[in-house]
Formats: sequence, C-alpha cells, structure tokens
Amino acid sequence: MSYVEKVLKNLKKQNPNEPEFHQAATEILTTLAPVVEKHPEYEKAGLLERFVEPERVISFRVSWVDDRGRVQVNKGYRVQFNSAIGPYKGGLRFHPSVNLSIIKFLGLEQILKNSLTGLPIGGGKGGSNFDPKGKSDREIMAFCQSFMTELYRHIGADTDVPAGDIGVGGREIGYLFGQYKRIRDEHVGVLTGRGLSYGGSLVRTEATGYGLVYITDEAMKARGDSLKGKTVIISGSGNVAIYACQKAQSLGAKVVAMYDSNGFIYDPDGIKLDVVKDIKEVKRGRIKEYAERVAGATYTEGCKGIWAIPCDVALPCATQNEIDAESAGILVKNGVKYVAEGANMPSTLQAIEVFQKAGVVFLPAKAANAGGVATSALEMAQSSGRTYWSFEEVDAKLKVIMANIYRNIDAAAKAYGFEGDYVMGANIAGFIKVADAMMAHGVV
Ligand code: NDP
Ligand code: 2IT
Repeated sequence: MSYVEKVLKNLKKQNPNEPEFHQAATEILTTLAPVVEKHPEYEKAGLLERFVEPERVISFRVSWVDDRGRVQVNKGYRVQFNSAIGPYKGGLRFHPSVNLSIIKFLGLEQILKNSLTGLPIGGGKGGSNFDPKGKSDREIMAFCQSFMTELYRHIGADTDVPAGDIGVGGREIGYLFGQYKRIRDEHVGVLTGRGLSYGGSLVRTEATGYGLVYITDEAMKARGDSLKGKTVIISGSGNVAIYACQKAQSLGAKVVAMYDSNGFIYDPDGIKLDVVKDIKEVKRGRIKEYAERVAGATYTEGCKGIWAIPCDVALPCATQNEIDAESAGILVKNGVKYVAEGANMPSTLQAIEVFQKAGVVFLPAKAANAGGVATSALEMAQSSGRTYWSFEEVDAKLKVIMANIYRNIDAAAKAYGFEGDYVMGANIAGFIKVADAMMAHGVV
C-alpha cells in the first residue's frame, strides 16, 4: 500500500461518519501522490498524517433566547486546521446542515486555498447548525453574541481570523465583532468582512464572485477565448453568486439562470441583477419572486433542473455536491466548455471525472474562489497598517492574485506531467508551500 493510501485508510477509520471530510481528503491526497513520491522525507516526517489532522477542534454550546422567550440551543464549531504559513483563516457557516464533517472538509480545503493566494494565512473554518432563515434581527444578534461569548477566547488578529460563509454576511459579522470588542476591549482585525465604517475593506463584499470571474477570464484568455457573448449559468443567489453575475455581465456574458435552495429562475433575456439584489440582499426573500416581477422569466421548483439549461460556462456558487455525475453529463452533452467553482466542493468526485474526461476546462474551488479569502488577507493588512486602500487599489491587487493563481496551478500541473488538470495543479501548488513550512518547523 502506498503512503497516500495508508494515510487515507487510517483517516477514514479514525474519523468515521464524516463523508464530506473523506471526500475532500480523497481528492487532495490522491493528487499529492506524485509529490510525496518525489519527496520521501515527507513520509519520514509523518507530514501527511499531520496535514490531515486538525491542530485543534473546538466544539461548544450556543444558548440563546428567541423572540417568543424560548431557550434555543445550537452547536458551535471552530476547527483550527493548520497554522504553518500564517494565522488560522477561514469563514463561519451558519446553516442547519452544519456538522463536524462539513467544517473539517471546509477547513482542509481552506489550508490549500489560502496557500494558493500567496499571502501568509493558515487554514481554519467554523460555524453552527443555527438556521438564520426566518429569524428576526434581534434573534440573529442574540445568537451571534452568544456564539462569540465562547469563540472570543480562541481567536485573535494574529491567532485566528474568522469571516463569512453561507448564512454569515455583513450583518452577522457586525454583531460578532461588536461582541468581541465588548469582551476584549480591543478594536482589531479579528474578523474580516467587516463594515466599511469599522475597519472593513473595499471589494471584500464583491471579492469572491469577482475573483471567480477574473480567473475564469484568465483561463479563457489563455485559450484565445473570452466571456463576451457567452451563456452562463450561476447556481445560488447569495454573496458569491450575485457578484459573479455582476462581473460576468460587465465582461459581456449573458447570465440566464440562478437559484436558491427552493428552485431556479430562467431568464432567456439575461438576469436583471438589480431585481435579484433587491429580493435577496434587501428583502431577504425567495428567488421565486423574480419570475413574478420580470416578464419572460420562469421559476421551477427544485434545483437540479438548472444544469439542463444549455450554457458555455457554469459557475456553481451555492454549496457542496450540487453537481453530481448525472448533472455533469447533461452539462457536457449541452456543450459546456468551462466550469469554475465559486462554492466549496460543489462538484462530486464523479462529476469532476466527467468534466475532465470530456475536456471541459475545470477550475476547482480552492483556486477559483480564493479571491474572497485573499481580499480578507488584504483587509488584515490594512487593519495592521491602520490604513485604507481605494476600491481600485484592492480590485487591482485581487486581479493580480487571481492571475497568479491561474499561472501557478497551470505551471504545477505541467511540471508534474498533468497539463490542464487544475485539480492536480491546485492541490500540488497549494501543498508545496505548506509542506515546506511544516518541514521547517520540525515535528509540531
Ligand atoms: P450565501 O449564504 O450568501 O448564499 C448561499 C446561496 O446558496 C443561497 O442562494 C442559498 O439558498 C444557496 N444554498 C445554500 N445551501 C443550499 C443547498 N443545500 N441547496 C441549494 N442551494 C443552497 O453564501 P455565500 O454566497 O457566501 O457562499 C456560497 C458558497 O461559496 C459556499 O459554498 C461558500 O462556502 C463558498 N464561498 C464563499 C465565500 C465568501 O466569501 N462568502 C468565499 C469562498 C467560497 P438559500 O437562500 O435558499 O439558502
Ligand atoms: O470559503 C472561503 O474561502 C470563505 N468563506 C472566505 C474565508 C475568509 O476568511 O474570507
């Protein structure tokens, strides 16, 4: 049995009932086989065993009182996965599906993603099975304050810097920051995605979606292609989806479909983003309303049907495993040329295989959605420097970072004899820096 196989087998045995963690680890470790073959010193140093074991897993109770005066109890998590190249960095997800397996898969992915940004940030992730849907502002605040009343002791601007993810946006970051500041009496960059009035960075809101489109554009340019006139499908209608849509449209693409967890809208004339923003950002409503407001648009219950709409470019921006092999097959049959992952692990392992076999240009999440966390690191730099950069300045840095990521994953894939395989390229390029740092630190 190879070193990679041994580590994977043991990981599954030691961490049963964690399917998402197994999935992410399988994808990553199998692609690292040629790297550990080239570096026998890694096995001697137990590097992979250490790489897949979080440095620290924190699990805690979050009690709060709802508007009817009832006591509610949720689970809270923070997985501080790897701090070899910088302080733990990664988002918080509030969604009823959240469990340790999901937080660990996200944390493992985050290590390599953060490495790919080229900035000094380690990997972490956290969250809760709290469901923000339908909650009042006061309930959201009560939950966030209770969550931070435990979390504050584990984080810090040079230790661990959380941010947003599904269900955690500007409002939640505001309440979390307010509570941290109250307890610690420190106005520091301990969270990113903060509001512009209290230390946030311009472009952070837009960064993941913009970065996704910047790297897609790089991959297209390298093939003499562009987004101009292309038909695009974007799943989700949250933070990442909305700003991916905005940037794709500004580069001349026609985005024809989006969804939320209930169903999808199809607008053959091109999505009117101001309507989506009003429904999702202002009213916190359902995407269904779009079809009631825009003539010619349709709404279909259920999410899966979105992938049957013919497109040139697919940008999954909602959640893990939203594209299975069947949906991937339909996308390929309908002629999709580029798939870039805005969400984390939106394609199953089998779906990735379908895309790669068909010659689709496939940009995996840890490269394609790294613009968000990269801009978070730019927010940290501005906080430390007690300064602000202009929108144009941050946006220009983001563009350079995404172009560098494309160049690096492309080069790593080529260097190991897997030209065009960006899953290999991203995992290898991300891992090498982390492995170097871990080797330098000795057995810790
Ligand atoms: P939001 O909460 O803003 O939006 C999430 C969107 O995805 C909503 O439209 C939501 O629909 C939909 N969604 C969530 N779960 C499901 C599901 N099970 N089935 C169908 N649709 C679903 O989150 P973000 O836009 O921030 O995050 C989206 C993805 O991007 C996640 O995978 C996240 O990890 C990833 N990501 C986010 C970054 C960021 O900076 N925010 C950075 C990098 C990656 P509904 O409203 O109905 O729940
Ligand atoms: O998955 C991700 O990269 C994020 N949710 C953003 C993390 C961050 O720290 O900005």
